[in-house]
Amino acid sequence: MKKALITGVTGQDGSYLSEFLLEKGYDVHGTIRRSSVDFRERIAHLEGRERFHLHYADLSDSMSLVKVVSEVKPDEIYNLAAQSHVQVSFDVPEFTADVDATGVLRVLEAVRVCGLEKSCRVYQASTSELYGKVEEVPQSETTPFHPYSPYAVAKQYGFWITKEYREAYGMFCCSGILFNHESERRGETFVTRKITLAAARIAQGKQDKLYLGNLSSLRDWGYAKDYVECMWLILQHDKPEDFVIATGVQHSVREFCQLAFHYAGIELEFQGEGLEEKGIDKATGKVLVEVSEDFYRPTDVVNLWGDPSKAKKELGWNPTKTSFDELVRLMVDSDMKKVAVERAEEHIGMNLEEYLEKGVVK
Ligand code: NAP
Ligand code: G4F
Repeated sequence: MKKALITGVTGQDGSYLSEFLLEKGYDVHGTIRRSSVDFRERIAHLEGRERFHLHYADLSDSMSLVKVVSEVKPDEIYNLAAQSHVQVSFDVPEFTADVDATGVLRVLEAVRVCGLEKSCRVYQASTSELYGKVEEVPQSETTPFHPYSPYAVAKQYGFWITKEYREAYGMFCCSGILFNHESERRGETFVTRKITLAAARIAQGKQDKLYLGNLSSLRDWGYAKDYVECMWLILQHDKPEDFVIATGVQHSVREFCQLAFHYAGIELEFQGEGLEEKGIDKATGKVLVEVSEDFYRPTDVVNLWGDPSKAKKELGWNPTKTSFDELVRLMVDSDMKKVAVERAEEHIGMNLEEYLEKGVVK
């Protein structure tokens, strides 16, 4: 039985990867951080499973990493832990650098200190943000990097130190350069989830308006559940290499918003430009979406579009398993249910278990 160690197991990708590896028969070990509130919603359904284990460790604490690596002696490490929010990285640049840059070094050194450099394969969660102020469209493994946020600069160190350890010590360590991937488990402050949750709340009368930043920003959005398979495929490849993982299809924030509201039953029309642009409900004429400077970034990455040819050819991965439309629909459906349950709980004063028992919410 293979053993995998996942840092960032409580995150969107960590939860899907855990499910995927358990399904493959792995013994899965995940690292969690101590917190004053117990936020393990995404992995609650896995806790207590026989081959699923949790350990305390923090990427800013090398001792904790050495301890967990020496205890588990993993065959594969998936380093997913990070301060992953680009806008937040402008507010906490030093913390972001410590976790997203030096943290990667700490994981790689832990493997060496434990004498596992010849047996343990390491996946590093790299990002399309490295292309930043893009120098080429679409972006592939040969496109030059131009990081454009404290987050991206930190992740660029993570990318290069992973490559350095591969070349200097012959370690099987690789980066997946993943473009944006979303899901019903996406954090609520990333733009896609912010939109699907707001569309569901507005459609059900729980919110009046949605405020967004740059509506023209372009992203190559895929489904997180499809992307974790690629992380695994990268580590099963016969040689350690870096791969771009993307769908090859690009949409704007505005398009995402229009489609999400459509699936929530509202047809939006955008009028105006820049800070004056508004999303208007065609049926009622009500303004539902407005632009706010608060969500503009000091430097914004506006044209991400990946070329997944290498992953398709060498890993046999299908980049369009879940289409853009399907992705938006499944996120909206999930949030429509979530909001319906919240409303029902509020209105009838019952908790979810009582509801389900009484068959109020299907
Ligand atoms: P996420 O939902 O924000 O999860 C991040 C995880 O990292 C959480 O489990 C978090 O723990 C953990 N973490 C944060 N700081 C830590 C620290 N100091 N020590 C240990 N753990 C720490 O992110 P995600 O979307 O799953 O992304 C996974 C990885 O892929 C990240 O490295 C991200 O930068 C990268 N990436 C994501 C995308 C994307 O579109 N999703 C694209 C490219 C690359 P808590 O739950 O305790 O906060
Ligand atoms: O959803 P976002 O915050 O994701 P971003 O910045 O692309 O970062 C995500 O994807 C990266 C891969 O490229 C990961 F490495 C990273 O960890 C993270 O998962 O913003 C997407 C775009 C940006 O251009 C932003 O300016 O949407 C624009 N946007 C417009 N209004 C907004 C908003 N972003 C957020 N978060 N909130 C808004 O109101």
